[in-house]
Amino acid sequence: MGYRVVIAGATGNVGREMLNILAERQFPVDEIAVLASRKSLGTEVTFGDKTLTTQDLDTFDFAGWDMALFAVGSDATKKYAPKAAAAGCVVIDNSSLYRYDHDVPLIVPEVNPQAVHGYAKKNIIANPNCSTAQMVVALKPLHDRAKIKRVVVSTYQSVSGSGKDAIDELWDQTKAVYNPTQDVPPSVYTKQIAFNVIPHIDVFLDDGSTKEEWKMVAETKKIVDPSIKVTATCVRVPVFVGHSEAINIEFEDFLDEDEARDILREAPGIMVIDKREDGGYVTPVECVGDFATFISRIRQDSTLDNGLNLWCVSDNLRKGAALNAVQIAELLGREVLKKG
Ligand code: 2RA
Repeated sequence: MGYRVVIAGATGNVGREMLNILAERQFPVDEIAVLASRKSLGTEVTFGDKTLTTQDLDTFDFAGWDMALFAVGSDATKKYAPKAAAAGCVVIDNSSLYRYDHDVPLIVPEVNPQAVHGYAKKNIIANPNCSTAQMVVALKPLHDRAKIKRVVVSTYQSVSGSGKDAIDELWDQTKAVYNPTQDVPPSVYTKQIAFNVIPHIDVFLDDGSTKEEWKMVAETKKIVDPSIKVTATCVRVPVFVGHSEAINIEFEDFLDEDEARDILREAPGIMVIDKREDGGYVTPVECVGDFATFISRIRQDSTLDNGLNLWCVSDNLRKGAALNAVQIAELLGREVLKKG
């Protein structure tokens, strides 16, 4: 016996990846419903070898369904997640709406699986921001060994984090550079993204940081340890899929780079590719479609008594969103609902 699963937002980048990953991981699905907004109603999506037709999120009855993976914006989540939760369907939400709610667990299964037992307060579980998810997978095993004091992270985030229109914009702007008669002005971003980088993701806050940077701070504290100090600079780069991060870590105690490498090699969800030679590291194009969080460039930070630098790359549509949500569904099934 398996689960009755709903995908809300099934026609977006993340919703489609959720369906792909549920099929790839052979999640025990008895029945699946795919929902979309009015404008995408009737669109067909693929689930394994099946073709499914989207139903109307606005009128769907969630009663009798075990869990709903939400991949819609915060506005739609605000309208429909409580409706699903009240009907007894556990919501696993990819938006930022509930991430900072004390009554909603924010979960990366490799890091804080025990938090799943807190789902019942609102019948909702939150999925972290993509740039947070891959980082905490790397931080947790090191934190367990040598308690992290401070993290300084610079991100290099792909355009797929902004959605399909941004992917099209990068493609069109890139072509336009080689065909000057074809001008493609910025529309998703404030400046050209082709052959450029933009130090601005989400909105600016009063202290000069952006909300994307604030998310990495707040979510790391909620998922790993509130005592960890985090400062982030989040940058958009002309890459289609795959977020990269340069992470500097200061520990309470000294941690040798070789021991850190061994710890990461044994840690869940991590693939270490780290050779001090040409090509001995991972780049975003190599992570696409993979489940792993890749770690390279592990090395001491000699400017600190207890410092370490590392390079972290992962498919932002997978571990950064859809995979983590499916892993939460697996955790919820295994630890709580116990069907299948
Ligand atoms: C981004 N993390 O990369 C944000 C939302 N997916 O745009």
